[in-house]
Amino acid sequence: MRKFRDLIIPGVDKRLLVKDATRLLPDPARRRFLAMGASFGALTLLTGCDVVDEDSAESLLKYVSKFNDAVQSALFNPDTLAPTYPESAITRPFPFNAYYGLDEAPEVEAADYKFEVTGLVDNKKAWTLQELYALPQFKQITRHICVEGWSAIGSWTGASLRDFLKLVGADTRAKYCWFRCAEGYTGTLDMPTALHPQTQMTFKYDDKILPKAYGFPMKIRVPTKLGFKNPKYVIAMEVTNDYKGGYWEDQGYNAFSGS
Ligand SMILES: Nc1nc2c(c(=O)[nH]1)N[C@H]1C(S)=C(S)[C@@H](COP(=O)(O)O)O[C@H]1N2
Ligand SMILES: [Mo]
Repeated sequence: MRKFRDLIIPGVDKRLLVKDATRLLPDPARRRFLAMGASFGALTLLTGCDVVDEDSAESLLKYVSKFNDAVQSALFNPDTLAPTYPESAITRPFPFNAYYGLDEAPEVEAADYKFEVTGLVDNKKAWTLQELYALPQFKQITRHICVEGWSAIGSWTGASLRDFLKLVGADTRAKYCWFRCAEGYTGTLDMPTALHPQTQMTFKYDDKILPKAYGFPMKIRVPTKLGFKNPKYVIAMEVTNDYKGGYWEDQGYNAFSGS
């Protein structure tokens, strides 16, 4: 299994990282940042923190993370929409990514699949795939941005997580939705993000049933967040006021990681 240090890829171009950080900013901040030259110097000015070791990929990431804390959470508007794209913009083939190789991706059996819903919800029922597929669905072509230094545009179809939370009688004043995946990956979404109109319980990629690589049978697609905030092979959701972290969150990635 690759470790955190390997995944950050010390070879990743700093400029790419700054570019990605820029893309993640909501517009007024992005414009300001671009006007300042979109450099590490500008990051310093915006965040008020120093780059201790410019060459360390890890410190760069922490830096972007502080940038998120200082600027993004203050500016994040739950109604801001991530940009959408035409079919012609879709990246083909769309990359696979996980903390392991594709040959180790979990094989989820459709017939046995149950989506467990627990925590601060009225209806703690487990959902079969058939029941989930019966939910109203919408299609969205959006950009997926990974902190490892790549981004790609994909087409995802599924149900609104917001509508689903209402359907199961979730306490939407709770702080988090915590997700658990078939192979053990976990992740946390803050409630405003879970309720964002573009946050999707995704069942299809490019109009076809989600293939194993992209998270069969269900992923949570969050176009306003970084890639690691998009759990695949999701088998359970807990609505909770306790911050339970997640696979990457626990290894130092910013819990907010939004745009
Ligand atoms: N279950 C699970 N979900 C996951 C991951 C993972 O390792 N396991 N990796 C995350 C990361 S870091 C990225 S960039 C995306 C990659 O999704 P893709 O394979 O559809 O490109 O999945 C996210 N969700
Ligand atoms: Mo990622």
